[in-house]
Amino acid sequence: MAGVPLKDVTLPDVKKVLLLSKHADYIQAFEKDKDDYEYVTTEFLRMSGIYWGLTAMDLMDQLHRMSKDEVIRFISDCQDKESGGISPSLHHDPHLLYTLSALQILTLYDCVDTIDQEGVVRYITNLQQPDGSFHGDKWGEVDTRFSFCSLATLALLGRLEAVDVPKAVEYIVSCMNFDGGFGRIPGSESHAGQVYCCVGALAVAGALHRVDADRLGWWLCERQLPSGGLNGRPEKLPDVCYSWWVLASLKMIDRLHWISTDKLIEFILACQDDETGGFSDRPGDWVDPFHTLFGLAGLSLLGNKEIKPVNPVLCMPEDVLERIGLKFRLL
Ligand code: BD6
Ligand code: ZN
Repeated sequence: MAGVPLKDVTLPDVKKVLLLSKHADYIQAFEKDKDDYEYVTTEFLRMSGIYWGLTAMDLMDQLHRMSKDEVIRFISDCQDKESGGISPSLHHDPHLLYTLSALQILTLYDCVDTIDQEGVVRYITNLQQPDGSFHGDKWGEVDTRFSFCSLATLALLGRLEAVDVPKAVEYIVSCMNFDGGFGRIPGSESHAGQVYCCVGALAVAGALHRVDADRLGWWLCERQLPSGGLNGRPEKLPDVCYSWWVLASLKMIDRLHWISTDKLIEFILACQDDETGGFSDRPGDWVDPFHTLFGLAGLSLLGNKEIKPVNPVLCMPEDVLERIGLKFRLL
């Protein structure tokens, strides 16, 4: 039957190998070159950028090549004394997104005690709403991403009980759709990034049994295209970062074996730049630290032994979470 043409890409004929040392050089150079155009234009998400770079380096066992003291001081300078929240960069407003990134970095470095932890707990507690949802910051946007950021940050601090976890769970469940997926708010379309945040938040809360695993697993597997790559929702192009959002979600609900692994590995490897190092969203595009982290993390979930095992809930190396004794019950 002639259907609608699928949006997809074709892979180059030659299969690629994993270029680990090039990726480490790429991330190190990105951190060093602070006058670079891309570095300058991404100031509004700097804290997350640092998390992507450092986590990528740690997964490659190369964290020692980065400037620890500079990063720790930067995070401390980004904490807002009044609200307790953390901003993406100096002189920006605090937000839950960057508060989570900061706590992930501090945990990588075993340095959580260098900031005001009670301040962070207070910031998150004040953002929870009567219906269990969370505002992202003082401006009041609601999104299931912020539920994940709140619960994940508190889990890293060992302070989950500081918010109403059962209410947070009910709110997330209210964002579940007929296809088993989740959206930003109740009634909004399923999206793989949002699915990751909701499934991740339920994992942190110990409530993964609330997911319809077979229905959701099916929707997630439908994200795979003939090229092997995964998209974030129907009719969209494949993208390396969706390898992560989809694979991590499948892993948490114990349906990772439903995906065609070999073709996906081929797609991810095809997104490497053999000259500069780093991964792009799809073959031939510009590389960036974001897609580099999620490309590596995806390969780790797919069993690549050259990369450290990654935790599917927090996208951090498993050995780091083991060290602080943090474990999540998955399906
Ligand atoms: C997130 C991840 C973990 C936990 C909570 C989270 N909340 C939001 C996110 C996604 C966030 C992130 O990964 N933080 O570590 N994403 C971004 O910061 C990106 C940055 C970016 C901008 C432009 C180009 C490349 C990266 N971001 C703000 C995005 O919107 C990206 C854009 C993009 C990536 N590839 C194609 N476009 N999209 C994205 O992150 O989508 C996944 C997503 C969407 C909603 C919720 C969660 C994940
Ligand atoms: Zn992407």
